[in-house]
Amino acid sequence: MNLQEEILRLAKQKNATILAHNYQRSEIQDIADHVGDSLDLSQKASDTNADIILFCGVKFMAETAKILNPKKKVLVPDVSALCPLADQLKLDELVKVKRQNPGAKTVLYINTNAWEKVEADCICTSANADKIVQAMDSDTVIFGPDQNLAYYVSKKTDKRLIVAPPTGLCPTHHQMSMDDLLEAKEKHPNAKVVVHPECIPEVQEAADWVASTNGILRYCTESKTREFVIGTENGMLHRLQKENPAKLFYPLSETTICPNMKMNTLDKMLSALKNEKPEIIVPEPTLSGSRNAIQRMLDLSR
Ligand code: CIZ
Repeated sequence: MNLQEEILRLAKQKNATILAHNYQRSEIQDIADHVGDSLDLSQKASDTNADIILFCGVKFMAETAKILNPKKKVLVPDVSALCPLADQLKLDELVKVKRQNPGAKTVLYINTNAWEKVEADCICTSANADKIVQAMDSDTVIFGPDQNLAYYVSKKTDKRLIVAPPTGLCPTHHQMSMDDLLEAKEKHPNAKVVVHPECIPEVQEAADWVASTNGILRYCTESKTREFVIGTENGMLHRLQKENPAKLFYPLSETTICPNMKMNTLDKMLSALKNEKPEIIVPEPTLSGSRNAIQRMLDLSR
């Protein structure tokens, strides 16, 4: 029996469901029960009947699953797979900005730690950030921590955004440059360029389409075009290619690889299922305190 078969056998025996983010290694995506973005996976985690959720992504995603479905055992292949963007927002800074802007609502990107989510009126993902910000009943919205997603949202809504921290960024997306984009366009002149809103504003402006990972999948699937240059973490190309075998996908840059997402491996998945650890624990009062803002996002996204 190979590793994938062994994982699937154990998952079945323990009534575990495997959730994998679009940025996971292809061999992990291929055996997951669900592959998706963090909005999708949050919805799946809140609805599952499984006893165990094996979450292959980064820690804030598994924490979100635990917060939404606290009776389930949530396991991760590698507990040190953290999101560098999530750690750029500091609780004391957020509290200070909130104090300085008492009339403003706070929308936080799902890429934040659970204890900061407690301070949010609503959470968003890149799939719904503009819709969620627009739904807030204040003219000013405190938004964090990604400055590039904030740029995208401010173009799509009539809200004034206060970005906290103003310098927040995803290192994997932020490094994609205009030079990369122009080079890719030169190599693939017939391709549409589709990028993620965590990319820098210049790259967003030069692209044919800007969307979350699920939005990228939808755009490429529905488009009559055959070739696409993709500006997001390169794990996404596996799903795009698998679901669109007649189309061609090229990375905007070969180096758009999130080292944290890639920390999860089949070996670690098997070990997590066998030993039932590492387990994600979110202590009270953070667990209950952060649930409302996440649940509100799910309700506004239906
Ligand atoms: O929301 C997510 O899952 C992330 C991190 C990216 C995307 O657009 O799916």
